[in-house]
Amino acid sequence: MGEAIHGTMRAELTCHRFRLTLLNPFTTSFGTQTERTGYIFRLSAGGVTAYSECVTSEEPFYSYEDNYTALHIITDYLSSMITDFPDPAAFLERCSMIKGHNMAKAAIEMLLWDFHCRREGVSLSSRLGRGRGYANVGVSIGMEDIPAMISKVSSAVDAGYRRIKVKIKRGMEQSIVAAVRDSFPEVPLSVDANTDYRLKDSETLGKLDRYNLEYIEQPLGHDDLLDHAKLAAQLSTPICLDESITDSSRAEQAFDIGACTVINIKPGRVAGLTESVLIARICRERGGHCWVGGMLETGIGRAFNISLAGMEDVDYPGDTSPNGRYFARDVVTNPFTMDSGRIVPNAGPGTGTVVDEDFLSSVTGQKLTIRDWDA
Ligand code: OSB
Ligand code: MG
Repeated sequence: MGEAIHGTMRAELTCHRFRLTLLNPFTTSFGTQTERTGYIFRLSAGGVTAYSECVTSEEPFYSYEDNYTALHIITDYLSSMITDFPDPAAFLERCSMIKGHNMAKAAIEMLLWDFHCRREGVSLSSRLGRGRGYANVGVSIGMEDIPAMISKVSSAVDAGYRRIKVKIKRGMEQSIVAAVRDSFPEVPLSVDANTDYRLKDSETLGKLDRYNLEYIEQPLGHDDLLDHAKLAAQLSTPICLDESITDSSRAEQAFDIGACTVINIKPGRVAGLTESVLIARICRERGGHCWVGGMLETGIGRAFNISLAGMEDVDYPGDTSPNGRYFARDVVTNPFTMDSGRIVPNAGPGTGTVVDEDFLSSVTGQKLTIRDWDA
């Protein structure tokens, strides 16, 4: 496997359907997650082995994609488009007739970044370029009762996180934000509504203006820009968009109409790193700000996020906590550590993750060979 035989080599695309219990249940306005289930992809050819992670989950609650649609799109469409190992941009061009399904595309796009970087012996961070050498790190805290949230915020402040984000939902925003601000008058603080409000709630959201928040993340509908622009005109708190920004052209449109001044970039949401880098540049050129979000990734997906978050254009602290916040044991043997609210990206090659194959197998319910071929 992976050796050249008579001028050809075997190539293989496999996936592990894994299940990992989260150390802490994570509650957003759309529900509580107690475990992370999803797919790790592995591409091996010519002695090079690359990995990526799909950020979908069991249910289509954050976006319309879920684990089942992603596997379908990857197996039935995307896997046949990578048999000659296109570079990530060429791959995106090739799959551009497939509407949406960005999380499925991202899993393969990032697999190709890792594959090419590992093959050439360069780190993903140096391939991306324009790095600052480290990522600034904030934390995303799920909803619980108020004392539990205050205690989580307190631990996070002590751990050195550079920004605290708390989840809110309709009817809970005042009590959560007032309690956190009361206890931590100076901490850089933001809130994430995960689409729970509508424009008619602008008065309620306006009451958050007094708390000196860095931004309100995704208050309105997942595919909305127009109402966010109307809301932005009524609030002094800046608006950050997450779900609504699905690619770089949506980012341009959002700035054009004043729907946001901040973007949470998740490579998984925008079909991978190519669009992520473009969005970061757009934010900078438009005088806005951006940061890198997370989807409770294992160490494999996390490493891509950290490399992106280390780029100079990414000027705000992201939701890229070290691995130990999520899982008792991760599927990589070299988890990230945070020092003074900073994480240094791996030195590579590729994302630099060292996958614990035995542990990955032990948390895998199903392993599939999606495709194998002579390359
Ligand atoms: O909206 O940013 C979000 C997790 C799952 C789905 C959506 C979101 C989140 C997070 C967690 O906020 C960020 C992380 O720590 O990975
Ligand atoms: Mg969000």
